[in-house]
Amino acid sequence: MGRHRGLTVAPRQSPDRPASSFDWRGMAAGWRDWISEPDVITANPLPNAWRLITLEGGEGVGKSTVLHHVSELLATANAAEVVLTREPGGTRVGEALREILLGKGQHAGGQVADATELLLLFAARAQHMAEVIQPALARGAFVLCDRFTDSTYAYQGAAGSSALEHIRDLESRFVGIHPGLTLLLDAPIEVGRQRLAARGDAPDRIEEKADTFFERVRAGFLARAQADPGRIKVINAARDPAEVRWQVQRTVLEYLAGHRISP
Ligand code: Z5A
Repeated sequence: MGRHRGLTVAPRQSPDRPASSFDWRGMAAGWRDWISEPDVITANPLPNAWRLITLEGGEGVGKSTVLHHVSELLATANAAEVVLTREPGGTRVGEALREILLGKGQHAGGQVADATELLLLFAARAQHMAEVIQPALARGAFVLCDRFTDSTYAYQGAAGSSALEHIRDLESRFVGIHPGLTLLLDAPIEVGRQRLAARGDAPDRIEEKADTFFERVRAGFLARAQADPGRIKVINAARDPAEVRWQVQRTVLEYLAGHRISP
């Protein structure tokens, strides 16, 4: 065991579980020795914005695919306006910051320190809140966002070097809300990798990190889902598209029914 960011952590090795099983509760519990309880079991002091629905998960698990499916469901349910957006990005400033964060174009090969990465993500998010998310929610629209603050907890927090209290502080200062519903698409990391490779995408600055980083990302997401099961619903994204679609549909329709909306 060692110390990391003031937390007690064990050596970063994945628990000995078959990649194909989907015991996500057991898996999250198995990782607990290095994602300590205070990291994930926190009171939720921020209000939930029920019309804000986010898609989370590792790379290539199918978030964009599901985003469009949820959008269709909302249209069927006669939801007034649906805004599709993503992070980092969603605004002109945010998309420019995304290029830096992912090392695209003229930023290819550039260094981004961990603190810079965290602050740029929240700079992009603050702009996104002010320019897109808050105005949309205020006029009664649904906002479907491909990644949001849970990604920061998983990538920069659980897998990276950012202290969780810093992320929480930035979140409460510059975001101020939680999504009402988060669909966490979970799959073994090689599944997402294979899907992106099949699409022929070159890896970006973050995707170039080692597999152990992405195992920590996955565990970080699952630990957050275990800590907040009312908001974060785990979807087995390793299944075929029709089954994923069915799981998503069931989850979203249940959620909408809870808010008196039905197709
Ligand atoms: N990041 C961060 O570090 N901190 C933060 O706070 C935030 C982000 C907000 C950009 O994310 C990077 O930013 C990301 C985390 C970091 N880096 N990483 N890793 P992104 O969301 O833009 O990129 P991504 O997650 O790496 O990948 P993606 O291209 O967006 O993938 P996706 O949306 O999850 O998957 P998809 O495009 O819907 O599907 C991928 C392919 O699989 C596609 O060909 C589909 O047709 C196919 N697919 C989809 N579903 C299935 C099923 N069920 N079976 C078979 N094939 C499927």
